Amino acid sequence: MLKLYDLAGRNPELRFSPFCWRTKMALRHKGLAFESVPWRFTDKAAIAPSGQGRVPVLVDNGRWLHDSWRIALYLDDHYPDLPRLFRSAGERAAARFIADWCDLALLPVLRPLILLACYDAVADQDRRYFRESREKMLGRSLEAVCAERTEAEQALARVLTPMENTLGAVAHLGGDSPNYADYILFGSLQWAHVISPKPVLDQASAVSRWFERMLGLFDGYAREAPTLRETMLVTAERNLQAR
Ligand SMILES: N[C@@H](CCC(=O)N[C@@H](CS)C(=O)NCC(=O)O)C(=O)O
Repeated sequence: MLKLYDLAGRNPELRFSPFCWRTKMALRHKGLAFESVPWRFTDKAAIAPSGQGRVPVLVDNGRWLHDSWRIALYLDDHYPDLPRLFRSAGERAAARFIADWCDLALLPVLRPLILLACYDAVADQDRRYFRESREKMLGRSLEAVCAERTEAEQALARVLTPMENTLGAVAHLGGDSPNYADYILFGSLQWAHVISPKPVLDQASAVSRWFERMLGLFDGYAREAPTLRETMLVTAERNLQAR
């Protein structure tokens, strides 16, 4: 069976990597069974055979693969008879654009809304690494990055405008049914859905309606994923009961 190293929080069931979500949806789309292995930021040794230190990492029959985009290409190349993630070279080119748009435009405007919550969610052994590596990358403290919430919400709405217009007109980025472009966008937003204390999407928007449809795919696979909100509620209830 395929094995996927998937970023997990303190709660091993909390899976919040936007890139791992892209790969998990791709595997479900292809109908490939996989074992999902919880992985923490500092657990570099576990994925060392992939030759780098980031997840998703997929192990297929002894072959170590990394990078969500390369994994998607591999899955279509090596399992061509299973439902395609890209049905044409044109779909692949459009999905490549969506990947860059998500990484360069969308993830940066989601970050100020959820980075501190991510810090709360990461495993104890990852906390110091998470703070130091993110603060080095962003050149500011986590608190400074997340200081301007209203501005961040406005920036998100601005960045999402082309997607709002598109998903107001078509059911999926893949047309009538999802393709890998949908999973790229979904993974990016699922990061915020799993982590954010409150919804980041305007519930009346076309993007939100599309997101709900994506949560329902594959028998509600992504909807069943635990969120930080639920985890915190369960902990709060347990604390109340223990009083
Ligand atoms: N371009 C890569 C990005 C993967 C990536 O950045 N993954 C993050 C988790 S969301 C990671 O493993 N980070 C490890 C670290 O920061 O040390 C992909 O598409 O897979």
